Amino acid sequence: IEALDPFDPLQLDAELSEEERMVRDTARSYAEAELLPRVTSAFLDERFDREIMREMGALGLLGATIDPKYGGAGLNYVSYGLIAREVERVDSGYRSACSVQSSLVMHPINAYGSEEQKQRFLPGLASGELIGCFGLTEPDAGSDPSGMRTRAEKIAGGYRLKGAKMWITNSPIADVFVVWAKSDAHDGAIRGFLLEKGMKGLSAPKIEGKVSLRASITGEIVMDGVEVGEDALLPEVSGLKGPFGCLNRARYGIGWGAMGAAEFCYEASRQYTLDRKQFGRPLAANQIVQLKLANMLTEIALGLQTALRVGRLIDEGRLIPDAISLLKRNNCGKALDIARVARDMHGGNGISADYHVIRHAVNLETVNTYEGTHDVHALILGRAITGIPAFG
Ligand code: TGC
Ligand code: FAD
Repeated sequence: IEALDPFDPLQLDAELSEEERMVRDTARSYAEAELLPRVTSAFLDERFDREIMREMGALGLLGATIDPKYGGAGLNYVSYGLIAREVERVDSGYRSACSVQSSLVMHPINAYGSEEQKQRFLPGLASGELIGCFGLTEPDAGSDPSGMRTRAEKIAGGYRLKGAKMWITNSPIADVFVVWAKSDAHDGAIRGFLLEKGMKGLSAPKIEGKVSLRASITGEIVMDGVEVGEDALLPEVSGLKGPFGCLNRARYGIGWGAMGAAEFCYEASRQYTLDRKQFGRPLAANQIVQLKLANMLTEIALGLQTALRVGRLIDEGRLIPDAISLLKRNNCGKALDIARVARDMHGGNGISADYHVIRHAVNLETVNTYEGTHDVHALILGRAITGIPAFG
């Protein structure tokens, strides 16, 4: 009988096309060669290297699904997911940068923007020359974005924005800000606006002291009467379905990415327990250790199959958005469990940054919270199952 491949037990590799495998291999080689060597110091020093965006852009990893005429790579959503998996195998913060740029900034411009907005912003965002951020969450509106306070007042020839966004990935270094606000001129409907660095009244202070996702930069967006022209409005969408349409794609990518982090933790634990001896034999010879490895392998294999299935449904135009909650919630929750167990299996070394597993564990705390918390996704599924919204 053929031996089971402990790194691909359900033969996921065989389900990918040649092009998808090529994208995966490109992302993996980049992540191993360029991201892994700098991540420990970036995490410990709480630093995001801006250059990473240009490197990813040069390889086509930003806005991978966007039409090449706007600088994208024209790839499918499975390829986008495979990129997220490889980048997050190194660090959730680096995948965050990639998700925000691709799904939360380039996607809304591509899907809801005017032709002029697409031509103006997408090529620079695809190459990483421009960095984007996405402002939905506010200090008093996180899980419930419908409670946002940010307002766009109508003024002659445009809008004046007032409000504050909180916990915004990349805002302190962003050139382009996709901001969601209630617009007086549209009966208070939530509308998307494109703001640019340097506008009067716009600032983005850094949030210091994060214990999770330290290799990613996070900040606020403060809009103190920022005046923009009519051309700053994203014309083609109105209401919460605008930001949710972006979140669908980012949450899908996170479903793959979290499994990448989990795979790293599983593979590191396997090797560590095979190499390290206690009581005269490898740790891996103990039943308890094997049980932990078997649980990890099982959840990763199932999680990756789910991610692939959701990706194929998106690519076929058949996905029901609520199914993304199943993927995001399960894969983030399982990855966090796996990273915590991996930390334990490494003993004292498990708390050292050199072994990476504790970094993954603390990062995955954020991943389990942003883009809809673990429990909010349970409630989205609960509403789909029962027809009863239990949020408020
Ligand atoms: P609800 O009544 O359900 O919907 C309002 C309108 O939106 C439509 N809609 C969707 N459209 C597309 N895709 C989806 N998944 C959609 N879900 C809902 C819906 O049809 C409706 O449209 P219309 O035309 O009828 O107006 O709205 P609700 O207020 O009841 O929603 C409740 C809930 C809990 C589901 C929602 O608020 C939610 O998902 N909350 C979580 C918030 C969240 O995920 N925030 C993320 C912020 S961004 C972020 O974290 C980035 S981190 C990035 C990184 O660093 O990687
Ligand atoms: P809350 O909504 O206050 O939730 C607190 C707790 O209450 C959670 O456990 C939650 O599950 C629970 N809860 C809430 N409502 C209910 C309910 N009805 N029933 C039961 N339990 C409930 N946002 C952006 O817009 N753009 C970004 O780029 C971005 N990047 C981020 C980066 C980082 C590092 C972090 C930490 C967050 C980021 N976020 C971003 C914000 C993120 O999306 C929010 O933190 C998240 O949606 C949760 O909102 P909250 O923090 O206000 O928590």
